[in-house]
Amino acid sequence: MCDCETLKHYLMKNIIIASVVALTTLTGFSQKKGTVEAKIQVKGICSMCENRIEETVNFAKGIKTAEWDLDSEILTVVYKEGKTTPQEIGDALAKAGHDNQYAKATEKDYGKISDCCKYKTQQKHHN
Ligand SMILES: [Cu+2]
Repeated sequence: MCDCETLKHYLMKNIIIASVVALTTLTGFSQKKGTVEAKIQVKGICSMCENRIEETVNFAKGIKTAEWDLDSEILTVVYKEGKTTPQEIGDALAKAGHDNQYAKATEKDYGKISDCCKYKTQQKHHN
């Protein structure tokens, strides 16, 4: 008696697993499609700046995620394609007082941020 039945089962099982893996991968791709990642240089010097920058961007339309790094002053933002642009994100940040590679804050908007966040005159600080 040969083991043909066992072999068949074994093959079937692997085909099913392969299909599930392929489907999951495809679904993953279709979810990622339509989102864009951008890196934007944004001026800031402390964790309060970080909160302000990330909150400003996270509440803007079309944003999926926004993370700003204090050391590099780079904002990594993932947004839905066609819903916003780096320019719009930059404009929102300038409005919140933060100069960035796409827009400059007006004196009035810059004046609204806390003293400890005055990045034009203060040093970077980690508290
Ligand atoms: Cu600050």
